[in-house]
Amino acid sequence: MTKLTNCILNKDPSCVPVWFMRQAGRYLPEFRNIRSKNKNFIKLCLNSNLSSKITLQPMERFRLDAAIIFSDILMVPYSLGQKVKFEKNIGPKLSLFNLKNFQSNKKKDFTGKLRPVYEAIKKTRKNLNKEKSLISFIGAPWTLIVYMFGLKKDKNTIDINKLKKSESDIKIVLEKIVDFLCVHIDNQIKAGADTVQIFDSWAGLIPQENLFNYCYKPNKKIVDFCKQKKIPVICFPKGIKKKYLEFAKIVNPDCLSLDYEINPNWARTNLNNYCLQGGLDPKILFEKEDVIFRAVDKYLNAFKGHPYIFNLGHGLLPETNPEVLQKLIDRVNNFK
Ligand code: 1CP
Repeated sequence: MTKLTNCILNKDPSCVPVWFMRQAGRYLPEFRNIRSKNKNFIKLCLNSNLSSKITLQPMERFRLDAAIIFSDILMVPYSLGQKVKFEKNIGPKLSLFNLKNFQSNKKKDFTGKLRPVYEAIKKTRKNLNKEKSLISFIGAPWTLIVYMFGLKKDKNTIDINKLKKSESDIKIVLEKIVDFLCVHIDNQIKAGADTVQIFDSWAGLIPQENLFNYCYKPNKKIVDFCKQKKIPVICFPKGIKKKYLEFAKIVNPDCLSLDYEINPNWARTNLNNYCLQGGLDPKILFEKEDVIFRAVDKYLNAFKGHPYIFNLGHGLLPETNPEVLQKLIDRVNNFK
């Protein structure tokens, strides 16, 4: 067992493992160097030597307890036949969704397209210290649907009319994509990953009346699959505020990752039955050292004696200074 899986499965509060969402990425000069020579992001994710190398970059720099495989949640829609482009300063753009094409997908072809991701996991596991976890991940069905159907109007709103118009297609996709996501999880575990994180990054944009069907239900199906396979699973239903409690009760994941809007003391009181992760606002890392340390200590104190994994409340921002991250990691590792 690794420090991370011990914390999640044995609910051992005696140590605080640490890793970061988006730890392999744009804030690291060594990543930007590789990225500048590889303009096509999907191709980069499908280059198993490079994606394994990128996965290990933060592990070489920092004392982290887990690596997260360098890939993207959109590799799944890509492998289900949609074209995916990453445009600078705009974000990911997908070709128009087509239900017939979607329904014609076969699991064998899907696995074939994602083979390089599994190769990258194998290579990474070989080069990673046995005590460190290797985290695999997927996007939750709703969060993938936001991209697959182009549902976002701007950064923080969805186009409700488009959502209503696509409702019958969305229902079909919600059901069927779960099967493909479970195949992807299974393949990643067989390749050597030991933990799964489910990113429902846009759960906060779901209309209240759809929360059960669009968020809780699909997350629960995937969590149940992981439990049946005895794979520790972390859920991140970002932006649902106090509904975290309802989510926890219904979905019951092994670990819940908090976003930066959740008050840590509220979480300690109300989510006391669950192993918890993260929470710190990634923007705090732009502040002065004493402000950062105070914020870090707030989380460490709130979860003292509770199974807790240190992480952020969303991904590391590209402008983060790696030296500041180093100081934060030292603070967590030296906390008594
Ligand atoms: O260099 C570049 O321009 C590409 C930037 C980049 C990177 C480094 C993208 C495009 N994806 C990634 C890698 C990535 N994506 C990882 C790697 C492992 C790690 O965490 O270090 C992971 C786990 C993801 C997951 C992901 N992709 C999510 C869920 C987590 C989250 O941040 O909410 C989402 C929503 C995406 C979509 C996506 N991929 C890339 C962009 C720019 C976006 C849009 C959302 C965003 O800007 O955060």
